[in-house]
Amino acid sequence: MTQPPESITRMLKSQGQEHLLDFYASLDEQQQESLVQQLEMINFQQMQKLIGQEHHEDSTSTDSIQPPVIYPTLPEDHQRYRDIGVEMIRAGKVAPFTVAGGQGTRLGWNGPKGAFPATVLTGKPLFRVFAEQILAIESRYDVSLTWYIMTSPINDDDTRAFFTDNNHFGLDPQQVVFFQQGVLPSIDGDGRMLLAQKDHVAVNPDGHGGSLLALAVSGSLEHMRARGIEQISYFQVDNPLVHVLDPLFIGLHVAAKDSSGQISSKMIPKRDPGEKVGVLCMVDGKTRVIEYSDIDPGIAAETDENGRLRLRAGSIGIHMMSVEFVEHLTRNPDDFALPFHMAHKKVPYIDLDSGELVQPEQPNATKFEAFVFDAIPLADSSIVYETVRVEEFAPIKNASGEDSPESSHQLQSDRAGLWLEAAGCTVQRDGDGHVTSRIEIKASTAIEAGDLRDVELPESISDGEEVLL
Ligand code: UD2
Repeated sequence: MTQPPESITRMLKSQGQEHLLDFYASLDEQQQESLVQQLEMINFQQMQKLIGQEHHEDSTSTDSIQPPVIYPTLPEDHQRYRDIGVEMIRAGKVAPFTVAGGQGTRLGWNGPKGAFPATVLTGKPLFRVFAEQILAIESRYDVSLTWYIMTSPINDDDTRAFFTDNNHFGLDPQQVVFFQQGVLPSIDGDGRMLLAQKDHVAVNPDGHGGSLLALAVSGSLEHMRARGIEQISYFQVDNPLVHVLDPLFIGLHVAAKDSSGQISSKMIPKRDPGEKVGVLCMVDGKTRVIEYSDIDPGIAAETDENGRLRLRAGSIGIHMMSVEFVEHLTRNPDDFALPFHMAHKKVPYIDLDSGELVQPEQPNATKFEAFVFDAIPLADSSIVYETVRVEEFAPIKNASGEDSPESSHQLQSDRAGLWLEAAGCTVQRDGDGHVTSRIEIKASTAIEAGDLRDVELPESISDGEEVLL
């Protein structure tokens, strides 16, 4: 039997993590090697700091939280900004970027979230929804785009296979660049790392904040530079209504007078104080997001003189960021980290006495995750742009209820209804204003409302009808 390398044993001992080798002697040679390799990858110094951090403080005194300045949906000079954005797209200077490394546990979907059937009638998976939008943008602006997708070790193989099995949805495989984010060990209540298998430490993806470093270390930033890409259009994998490239938002981000062009965010007015979206706000003169789990419910519920929520700018995980900004932040990869937030989760682990795998029924472990929006206060300045919920936000996060396939389908039909009405079609709605038919519009037909002006449309759509355009 081989012994674990001395350096590893010493390190584990000094960190109080030597139990990770408890089963070492019982492993075959390959398993031993794989465990040692994994241990060598762990940044124990960083983990020591994280374990010592009591809670991710939101030490910000809540009095100092102010609403941000918000650019309205149709800002002054909107046509000029839109033209600027269109020029950027035409010149191939903007790339769509999807963060898709999450675990998707809430949805109970076994596989990459991007493979989840999302659309109302044809059940197109999320990745196809984005791919078809990219194809439509390419043909409209006569440009070839590169799509960057961040996966994680838990779904990288499956994600790539899904693209291959689907012929990359009509894109050239060269146009789709996958790279993986990092992982961090999960720890138990005593700060001890857990074993997921006897030869495998339990790890979790390091949060979408890990995307900045991953863009750098994967070589994606260089890849972008080599293609003349200057700006990144960042969005989450779970939102089928996202505009993968939005000319107006791009134009504002690069040209609005108070934008640094480094990082900008889209917001929608929060539906209610408890809605699970971070809040874009100003603290000490800097724009930032306070995550929904970190904000004091009393503060979240405060209203202004018009009775609206004072802090209503809900962050929907859509940002523009410049390649230069990400390069600047990650110039010294060893020194760069966004703050880590802690979440208590159920993490299956090997019981050290019995050697059996335990499936906990209660949260038993802490995961550490970085959030991309913590880069916002690192910018010189950062702007916030208001979009319309039904136009752009129908995430699929839960199996039922809020942010579920059902609620997303309704919003997708509602948006299609809005676009159709703008083109002169009558669409039946119920008392709450929801469309009572099921409508799906392909990206090849329209990627924004105005596109339907040139399409042959029915005069009206009635209750219960199914319409695919
Ligand atoms: C996120 C935001 C919330 C709001 C909401 C809108 C955070 C922490 N909160 O909430 O403020 O904007 O979205 O929908 O972002 N992901 C990775 N790697 C990871 C973890 C997540 O790629 O390690 C991706 C994941 O695949 C998804 C996105 O990040 O595309 C959002 O992740 P989430 O579902 O954990 O965030 P959620 O819904 O709690």
